[in-house]
Amino acid sequence: MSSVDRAMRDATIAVVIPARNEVENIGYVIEHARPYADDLLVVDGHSTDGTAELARDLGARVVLDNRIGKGDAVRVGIREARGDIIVFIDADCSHNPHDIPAVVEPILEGRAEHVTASRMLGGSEELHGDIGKFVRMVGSDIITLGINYRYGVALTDSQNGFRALRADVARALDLRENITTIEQEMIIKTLALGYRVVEVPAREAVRRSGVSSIAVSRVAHRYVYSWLKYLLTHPPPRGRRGRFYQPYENRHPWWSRPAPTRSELEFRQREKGRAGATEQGRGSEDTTPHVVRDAQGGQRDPASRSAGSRARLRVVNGGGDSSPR
Ligand SMILES: Nc1nc2c(ncn2[C@@H]2O[C@H](COP(=O)(O)OP(=O)(O)O)[C@@H](O)[C@H]2O)c(=O)[nH]1
Ligand SMILES: [Mg+2]
Repeated sequence: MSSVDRAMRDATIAVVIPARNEVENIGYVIEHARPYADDLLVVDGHSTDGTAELARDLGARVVLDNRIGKGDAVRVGIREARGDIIVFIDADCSHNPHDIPAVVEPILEGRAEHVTASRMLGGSEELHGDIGKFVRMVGSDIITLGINYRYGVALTDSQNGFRALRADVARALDLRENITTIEQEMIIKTLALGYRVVEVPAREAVRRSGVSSIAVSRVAHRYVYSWLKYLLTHPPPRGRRGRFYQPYENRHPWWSRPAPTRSELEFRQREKGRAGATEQGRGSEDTTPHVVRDAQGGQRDPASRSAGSRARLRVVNGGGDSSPR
């Protein structure tokens, strides 16, 4: 474990909430994100509905963006945040603030420098059901696919506004996008610098109140342009080409429960046979084996995870080194 990883265990967390006209929604996000934040920062997009005043009254720090879009608000957030880790979460209640611990955990444990919440893995109420949502989902998938093949990763969501970055890494990215295209820019530039991007599943709810300020038809060309521009101008680090690594850890796969092996099955059948014989000889004593034996004859609790599933919990290329590779 490097000294940076060790330091991350005591890292401070800044939660940054970009918000424009979210007075109906932001109170919930501030109240529920507060327990996880050492610094709670709202980047206000010159709201006219009292969002900034409410945020201030609820104890958040408020700074203004430069009126040019959410990408700019993210840049302002990165500049102003006071913490070792910066978490971005939308103000419209689409993201669950109680997912923040899961999103920062891979950074705290030194397994990633950038963690993005994935709606593809966690489910989304904003990506299915009508043509606009469908276009968003397919567009997002195509963009993610390009990123995966360029950098040898296997991400599922390159567009989510819910993410955490090590603050020093966020500041090294030299972000330029002024609108929501900044989400894909952040992922691409992180990977191009050789840092690790990990995903965690997180559910995206429909926004609590109001309507999205983003009209896909008006910005689609900017997504395509910035995607191609950064992919072409930011090659993967040396040695990374064509190598897939696991960016996502399934913490609760149902198949992580122990499954019977052939030797276990034979053991059970032998025990059953012996139990039948004993029962015939001695009556109805309970001989059901409560402990399962593994192939080597050792004992283990049937409910415990197997060594194999523990190994799967690790990031495949994890290692302890958090420096760019
Ligand atoms: N500061 C700031 N926040 C913005 C701006 N545009 C959008 N946001 C916020 O960014 C988040 C995502 O915006 P939203 O309209 O929900 O987009 P969608 O989730 O992609 O449909 C919300 O918290 C918005 O309030 C902006 O220009 N400035
Ligand atoms: Mg939204």
